[in-house]
This record gives sequence, structure tokens and C-alpha cells, in this order.
Amino acid sequence: MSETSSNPRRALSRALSRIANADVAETLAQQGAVPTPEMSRIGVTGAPGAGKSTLIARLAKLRKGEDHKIAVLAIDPTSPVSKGSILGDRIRMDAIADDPNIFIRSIPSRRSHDGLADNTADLLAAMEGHGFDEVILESVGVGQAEYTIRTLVDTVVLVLLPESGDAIQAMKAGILEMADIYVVSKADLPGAELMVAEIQQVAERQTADGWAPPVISTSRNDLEGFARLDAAISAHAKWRKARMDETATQRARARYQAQGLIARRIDEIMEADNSLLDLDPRGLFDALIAKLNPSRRDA
Ligand SMILES: Nc1nc2c(ncn2[C@@H]2O[C@H](COP(=O)(O)OP(=O)(O)OP(=O)(O)O)[C@@H](O)[C@H]2O)c(=O)[nH]1
Ligand SMILES: [Mg+2]
Repeated sequence: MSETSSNPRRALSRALSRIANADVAETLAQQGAVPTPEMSRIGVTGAPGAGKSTLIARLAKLRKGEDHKIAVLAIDPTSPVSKGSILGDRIRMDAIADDPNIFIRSIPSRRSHDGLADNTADLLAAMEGHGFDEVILESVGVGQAEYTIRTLVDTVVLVLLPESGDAIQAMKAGILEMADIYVVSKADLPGAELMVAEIQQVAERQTADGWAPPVISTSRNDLEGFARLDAAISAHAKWRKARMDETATQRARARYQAQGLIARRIDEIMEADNSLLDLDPRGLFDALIAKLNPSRRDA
């Protein structure tokens, strides 16, 4: 993010850095009243190297405007020690890094059960109320992540590589039935057309709730594919708005966030006192519940 950015952005950047490294108590201390959600959330997921960052850079440029501010949050699976792909993402997203209508932040992912960082919900919550109309979340898909991202975002874009057998893998994992929009990336590579046809067959069966997921091919040298993706995202947002129960959506997100915080807190307690793990299940459960009580300072 650029040094010349306005104060609210610097404040957000600092808040995200704090949350990225915070334990549960600090995370909670930072969360005030939840502002009314005003950002629409787009999740872009797919295998490592599928072309997500390249796609997001193009997409953010197409979607931003003077009255449409875009935030990009990339959950980076690289070890926080190496910082390798954080730099890589910066380079790939360089073209948009200085745009006043686009804010980009890459956060190293921490352990989680599902491939998303365990604090993604907290990071997204912290981004509300900073004047963004839309946030694009990049996360590496590992099969389970796609289901989680479903809860956290409004529109799920699944990016698949043509020559990798990605479609078959995705079908096996059952994730080919959960995206709102499918992208076959790197369409300049062989096998893209065939793959589009294959996914289309699956997507055609997936119209139960009235949305027919489009299958779009993109290539970094061809803006047209990204323009089609841009239009498809807008169409999905419109469809969703007319159909979705906003209260139920917010409740599902609150539930996910609370479950995540409690699971992390329990991990913290068990890590602080390994001998708890020698108790029988009942004893361990009771000990954890007792230690979860925030008035106890010794946990
Ligand atoms: N041939 C071709 N290569 C592409 C295209 N888009 C991206 N790449 C290359 O594919 C590699 C991965 O692209 P990224 O956009 O970083 O992919 P990613 O999914 O964000 O990768 P991770 O964040 O590391 O999981 C890079 O070397 C890109 O230059 C494309 O349309 N065609
Ligand atoms: Mg990336």
C-alpha cells in the first residue's frame, strides 16, 4: 500500500497487522461494535499457482471507481518466516498497488483446519467501516477451504488450471458444486477449451437455487475474459441481493467467527499447559471450560 494513502487506510493497515499476530484476547479487545456490513465480499479460491493474484489484479482494476472502492485481502499460505510469496504477490499486484481506489493487503496465513487462515473472519470484520464497497479475498483452496469461504463471502469464484487435472481433483473433492462462478485460468495454455466444456457439464446440473454458475476462461493477455468475469460477479451480486436472507447470512458469519475464536482459545490453553492432555476426556473438557472463563487469569 502506498505511503501517501489517507489516514483511515493507515489505521486499517495497522489494525490488520495487529490482528494478523494477535492472540484471542487481543483480537477480542480490538473488536468494538460491529459496524453495519457495507462491503460486498468476493472470494477467489483455487490451487496454489492457479492464477488468482493475476486475476484479482485485473478484476480490481475493472471494478474500482471513484465511488467504488476495492479492498484486496490475500491470505498467503507461505510461512510467515520466508515471506517469499508476499513479495511475489506485491510484484504481481504492482500494477494496482498505487491506485487510490484500491487497497491491497497480504497477510500470512496461520494454521487452520480448512486452509483459510484461522483469523480470516476477524480480518474481514476489521475491514468493515473503512469506506470500501467491496473486498476481494484471495485464499488457496485445499478442498475444505471452499466450504469455509462459502460462509464468509457473498460470491465464490473458483479458479482452475487447464492442464493440471484440477477439474477432476475438484470434482472428487466435491468442490465443483459449490462455486458461484468458475474460471478456467491461463486459457493460453493447451487444454483450456476442453476443460471449460467439462466444467460446464457439471455446472449445468447446479441450478437448484436459480443461479446457473457461468464458466469463464481467462488469460492474462486478454482483457475480454476478465470483463466477462467482472460482469458475472455483478450479475451474481444482483441475483443474491434479491434472494438471500441477509440476517441468516450475518448469523452464519457470526457463528463461524465465534467458533473460530473459541477453537483458537482452546488451543492456546492446551499449548500453555500440556499436562491437561493427560486427563480423561471428561476431566479435560471440564478443565478447558473452567479455563475459558475470562475471569481466570492463569490459563
Ligand atoms: N501462461 C499463463 N500464465 C499465467 C497466467 N496468469 C498467471 N500466470 C502465471 O502463473 C503463475 C501464478 O500466478 P499467480 O497469479 O501468482 O497465481 P496464484 O493463484 O495467485 O498463486 P498463489 O497465490 O501462489 O497460490 C505466475 O507465474 C503467473 O505469471 C495466464 O493467463 N497465462
Ligand atoms: Mg496469489
